[in-house]
Amino acid sequence: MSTVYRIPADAIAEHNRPLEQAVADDFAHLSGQLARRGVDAGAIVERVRRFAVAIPSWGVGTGGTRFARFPGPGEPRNVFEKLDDCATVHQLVRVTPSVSLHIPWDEPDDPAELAGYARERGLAFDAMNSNTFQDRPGGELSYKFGSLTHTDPAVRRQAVEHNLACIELGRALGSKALTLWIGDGANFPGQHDFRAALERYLESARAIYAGVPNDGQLFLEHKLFEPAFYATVINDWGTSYWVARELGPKAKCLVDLGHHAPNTNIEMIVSRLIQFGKLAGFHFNDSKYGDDDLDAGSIHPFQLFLIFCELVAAGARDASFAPAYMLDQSHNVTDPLESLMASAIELQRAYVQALLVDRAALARHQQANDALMALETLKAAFRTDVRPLLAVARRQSGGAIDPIGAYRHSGYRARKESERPQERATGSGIV
Ligand SMILES: [Mn+2]
Repeated sequence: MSTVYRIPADAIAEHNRPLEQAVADDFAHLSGQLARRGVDAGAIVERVRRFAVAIPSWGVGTGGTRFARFPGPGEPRNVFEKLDDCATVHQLVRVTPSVSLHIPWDEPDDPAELAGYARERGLAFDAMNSNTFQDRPGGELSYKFGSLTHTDPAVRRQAVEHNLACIELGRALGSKALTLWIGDGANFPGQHDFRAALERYLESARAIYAGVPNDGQLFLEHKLFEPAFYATVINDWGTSYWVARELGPKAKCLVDLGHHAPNTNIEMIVSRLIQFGKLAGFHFNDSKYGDDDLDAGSIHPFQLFLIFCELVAAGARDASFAPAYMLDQSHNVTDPLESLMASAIELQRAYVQALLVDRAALARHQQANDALMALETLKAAFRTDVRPLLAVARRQSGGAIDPIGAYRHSGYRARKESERPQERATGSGIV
């Protein structure tokens, strides 16, 4: 790498300049509207500026489907280039200060070098993701028939050791959590003894849990189906919750929005996990049919808002409530950096809309069994166009008023295309 292009800070300021007046006017108008509702727009902006969501390292590359992958120009070829792209997203939106790595896809030769590279770009490391759903080249035992639940104890041991190594690597990088998602399951009725498979999972998870430091966390991610198409071992939040309880206080349940059957009431699952003290955090994406990994807020923005209503309510009850937020999307037809920016902003939008809910009025309507006015109270918040609040928050944090516009204007992608001649397919996928 000789010269690595970064968008100059003054290019963002220059792109902002012609937009400043319109944002100021829109913000003043919205502030007046909110003041009539007893809401201080400035205080909301402060809260937006503290909101953060992690980018998964694999999100900056094109994901592809089970059928094909159509790589885009200038895709990152290694973990350092992935960090460059993550830093660019954060530079523009100022919401994504951390990166979630996937091991072995992102395995560094020298963790200290990687940690330093991230630090220079103002990035921290969020939860580590271990991969035992595919085989490494080079003759290890195969995960074709499972990892942590495999019938062969030697395969289970190998998978446990990989997770323990991920925890160690995470410690070296400053990450405090390991996310456990496995592809284990059955493709045919009769293939698995359901009970025995879950027992093997628990035994393996206990061995991993024993390696979690006292200030660390283990996130358990459930998934309804895929890659196993008949049954998965940690198939739903109830099973995930049971395992987390069996393991202990450092284990919590992670909710990936795409990992449920269509029409599942996910906001209610979120509420339950909060109530039981076991919500770890989220993998945000959106879904129409299955684990589609579409961009957050692209299909069900009202559901996203309702989820954030639960999160805001929990935060109001307990100031220490701080679930981990990460985007987990597969970008197939868009520039991944643009999708990540748009999705990060969608999360901010849902968060702000949830902050605007008149909770005292909602509680009154609930108490009085006034279903119509309870919903109207939610809709009043959901239908507020909060874009001026988000733009002001971004601008105050040094980001772009129009991040995608500024990104396109910078020519970043074309610069990366010439900097990064593609030699081979990059590791990325759908988890
Ligand atoms: Mn996920």
